[in-house]
Amino acid sequence: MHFNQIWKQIKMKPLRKTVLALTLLSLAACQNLETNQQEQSQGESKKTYGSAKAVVDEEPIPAESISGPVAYAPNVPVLSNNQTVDVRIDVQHKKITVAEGVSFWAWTFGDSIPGPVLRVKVGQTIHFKMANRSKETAQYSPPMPHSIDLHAAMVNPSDKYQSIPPGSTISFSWTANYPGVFMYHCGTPIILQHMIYGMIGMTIVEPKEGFPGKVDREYAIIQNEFYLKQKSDGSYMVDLDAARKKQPLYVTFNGKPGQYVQNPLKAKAGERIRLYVCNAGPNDESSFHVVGTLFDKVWLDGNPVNQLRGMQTVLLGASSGAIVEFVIPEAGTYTFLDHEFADVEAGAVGLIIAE
Ligand SMILES: [Cu+2]
Repeated sequence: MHFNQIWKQIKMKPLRKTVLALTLLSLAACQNLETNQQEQSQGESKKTYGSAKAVVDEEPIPAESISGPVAYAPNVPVLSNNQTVDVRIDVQHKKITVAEGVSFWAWTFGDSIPGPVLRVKVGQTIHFKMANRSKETAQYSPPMPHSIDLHAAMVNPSDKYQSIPPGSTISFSWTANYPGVFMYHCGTPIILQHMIYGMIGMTIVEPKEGFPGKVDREYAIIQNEFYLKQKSDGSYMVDLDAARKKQPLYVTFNGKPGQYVQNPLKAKAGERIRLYVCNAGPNDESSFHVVGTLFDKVWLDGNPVNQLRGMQTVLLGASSGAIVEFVIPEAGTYTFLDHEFADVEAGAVGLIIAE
């Protein structure tokens, strides 16, 4: 039957017209539902804002450096599938070796600079606990109030990100609303000082149903600057003046200049690699690039809705993150670096060796 004939029939019969209208409406509703589902799968799920007031306990608790879905970069932690996740990241004052012969008394989340990578997913509620254990090494490094500012969370900063005195513990909850890679850092003044002492790290938040697409291998890369100066006895200390002038001694991936030139990351020809990259700064940007391939996908700030394709370099301001995916085209040595070459000279360079 020709369309005009159908339309004539409908025109003659109001009931049929109503049926057609209802059909069209329900089709539109289906389409809306599909769009909603797509949006939800892309991070537009129900949001949870705020949480119960943080609890600060002045009594020291048994030491425990880190626990929960956490791991030190370049390792990426295993995701928990529970609705609620317990995470513990303690603050310590600890001697950290940045390069051969270059050690200093640092302030750390967990045991290293950067602090551990935390991995959760959208909708999960994180019960977070952090003890300020800076008293334990008071003979080497004066105890200090500390705090944590989790960029992945949506909570009252004057409550959850408050500074806690040495020896005390803070506990609070937050729910992950957006997928991405997010920085965390100490927010206690002088913030620049606390960050260059080493108090930086990264949270990975997966979409509810995981990041789209399959990859063969994944690594976490956190870039940061070290501002250090040598003391008369040959040891090193933080140089706040150099930080204010933005003159780093080192720019590193995962806390040690050029460490992946000495111990390259491994891959195989033809593999699809996913890197979770965060530029912790605190001062400079990163022009993250891998020599010999292109980023098939870049998710700015690690959210798959912010997708770019076929990128050579991703520009990351201080605290910005990205997830980059690329294929290793053939066997070889692939250099990843901050394409601002002064930063390469300062240590922001590494290798992926693909057999
Ligand atoms: Cu601090």
